[in-house]
Amino acid sequence: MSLATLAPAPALAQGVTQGPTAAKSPATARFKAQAASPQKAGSKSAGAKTSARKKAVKATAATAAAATTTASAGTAYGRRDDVLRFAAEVAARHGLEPATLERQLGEARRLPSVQRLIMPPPAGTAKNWAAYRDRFVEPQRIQAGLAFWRAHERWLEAAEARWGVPASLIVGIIGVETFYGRHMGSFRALDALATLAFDFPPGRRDRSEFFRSELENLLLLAYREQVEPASYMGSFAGALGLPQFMPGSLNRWAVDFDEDGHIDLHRNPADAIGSVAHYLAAFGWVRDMPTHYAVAAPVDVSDRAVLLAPDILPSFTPAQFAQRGAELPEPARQHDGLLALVELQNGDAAPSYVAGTSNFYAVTRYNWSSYYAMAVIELGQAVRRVYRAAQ
Ligand SMILES: [Ca+2]
Repeated sequence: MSLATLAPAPALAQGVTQGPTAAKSPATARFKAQAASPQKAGSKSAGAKTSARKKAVKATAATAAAATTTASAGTAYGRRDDVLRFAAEVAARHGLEPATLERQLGEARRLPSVQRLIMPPPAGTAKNWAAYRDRFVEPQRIQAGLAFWRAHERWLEAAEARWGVPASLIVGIIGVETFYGRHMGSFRALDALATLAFDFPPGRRDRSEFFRSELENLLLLAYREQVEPASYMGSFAGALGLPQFMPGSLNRWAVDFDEDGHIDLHRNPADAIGSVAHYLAAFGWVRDMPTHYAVAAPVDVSDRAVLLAPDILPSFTPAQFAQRGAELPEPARQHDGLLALVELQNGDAAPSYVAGTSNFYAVTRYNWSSYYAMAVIELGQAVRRVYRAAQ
């Protein structure tokens, strides 16, 4: 997930889009087509339960080695005053060793590339659903999705049984986020989050508070898993693993689905699958409800404007859709719940429309973008078609 709202990037790219993250209220957030990052919702507090534990974190050889390669990769924070203050605050809040956190944070590096990547995309680019879709719903990603589905069928079925989230949707999300693990991010999450927490660049709304919380969550995660925080790789915004959870979302919503005693979203597809399903269920996913229906939008401009006003928040009954001149197929007319008229722009061509249910809305809690939601839904459907055809 990404966080969103900010500028979502394609899966990996950005992270700030929010899913679980960001500070905007869902009903008012605007979405950009370009963003795809998943989720992330994170809020702080997630790791509070660890506060009683005091064991020192083990250093690993790998992380120690990584910490020594700095020259070309950014300046280490060392013992900067604000970083030391942050270490003391986090240590006090959770009962951790201040010296350990000081050392770990001191190894973090300020990365100018992260400061550049967090900036919003250039304005003026027209949203284009067809082009966006083509980036994700394409043969190579579908084939990779088929392989992922076959390899992890058991966990996909178990997640669907437990949380009601279809295997196809989980497969669609992990495919859009990271191409099934091919693109999980090439930044040390510690560096990315420290850069955005302590040196958030000027020129856009300051989100350093959010990233301080995420950095705190990364430290708690590493403590709980008994690894070095510098060992976590992620996107430039600190999103982690196959499903690109921000650390706060991970601490709050991720699950140890294979019950091996660890939550590992990088190397353990079972944990990633269960965590995606659990996240969607926590954000209102309803078993057996479709995500959306086909719809012919009202021809009348003012009627259409009324239905579009709440954006992706389901606000109208099927009868209200009909009263405004929107044409729904029979199953949608029988839908027991509210619908949203979702408009997907296609550059200079006519927009596409769907009638989104509360399950469509739940998908946008992973990444606040209707374009993102449609892409994961359609990628999942495409993979499901080839999966079933091959059986
Ligand atoms: Ca596990």
